[in-house]
Amino acid sequence: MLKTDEAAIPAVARLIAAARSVVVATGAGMSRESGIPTFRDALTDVWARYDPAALATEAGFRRHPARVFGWYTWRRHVVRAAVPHPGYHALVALERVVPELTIITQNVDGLHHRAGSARVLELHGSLERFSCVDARHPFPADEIADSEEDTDRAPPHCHRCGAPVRPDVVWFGELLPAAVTTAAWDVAARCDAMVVVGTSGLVWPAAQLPFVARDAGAAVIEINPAPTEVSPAASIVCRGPAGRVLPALVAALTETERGPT
Ligand code: BV8
Repeated sequence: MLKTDEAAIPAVARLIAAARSVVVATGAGMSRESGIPTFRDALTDVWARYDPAALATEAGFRRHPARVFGWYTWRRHVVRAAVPHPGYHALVALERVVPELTIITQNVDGLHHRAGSARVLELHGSLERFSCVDARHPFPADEIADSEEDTDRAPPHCHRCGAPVRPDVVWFGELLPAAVTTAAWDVAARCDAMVVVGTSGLVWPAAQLPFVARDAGAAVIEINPAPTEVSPAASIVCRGPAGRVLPALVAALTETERGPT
């Protein structure tokens, strides 16, 4: 049953109403309506001017520590100014309707936490956390002042081993944190439904999750204005923006038998 517009919302609401365990897997598109550019937006995106391999890798950091550190602390400033849009609050409301709701996000902007979601698995880390590049000793984030400019900034050095401090995000070529990966793949393999919001499905291994859910028998729903690498795994597609579709989904849920508890 492949529906390609918001007319699919009642069918999604019925699926969610009947589900015990639901996963919502989000990507950069989830934050687009909060003013944070996605990675693949043409022109305006945060990476349009940069080569990701030069910035979002350990080699890039070791080669240009001030460039990379300045870019990440500027991005932290940008996301701190962002406000979670109604789609984020719809996911918080969804927690009151679904017995077990887990959010798995590729995003590092912390907006799910800021909106108040309780169970969030951050596959790729967070702009709000820092550690040293050699031993990953945690570094106090409050010792890192805000950056209002995207300019070079020499990183501080670890209080324990003296190594340069990096953002606690997963760079390309790095393994995802073991604990969060195990938890994410476990819940993807046993959920009744997975709603995939705002991801192009181009980055691995996160892109695998919708297929893990589908192969385990879950209903996969995609919320995205455009077709993606994930679309083939979806049995229902809502071609619309997260900030509009998610609140409409929660409204439709209150009209089904389960309404808010
Ligand atoms: C790994 C944190 C094992 C950092 C990120 C060569 C060497 C090494 C690895 C590889 C290699 N070749 C390939 C790989 C694997 C690599 C990979 O997948 N590369 C891609 C580019 C092909 N993956 C890795 O390296 C991963 N680790 O494989 O380890 C290993 C180890 C050693 C050697 C080999 C293997 C680690 C990947 C994690 C990278 N870190 N983020 C930072 O943020 O700076 S990735 C970053 O980009 C994000 O976290 C996110 O994951 C990704 C962006 O993807 P999306 O979120 O999907 O965003 P995108 O812009 O693409 O799409 C937005 C979507 O939103 C669009 O579909 C759009 O239509 C939609 N949209 C727009 N508006 C809205 C909307 N949707 C809803 N509402 C709207 N309003």
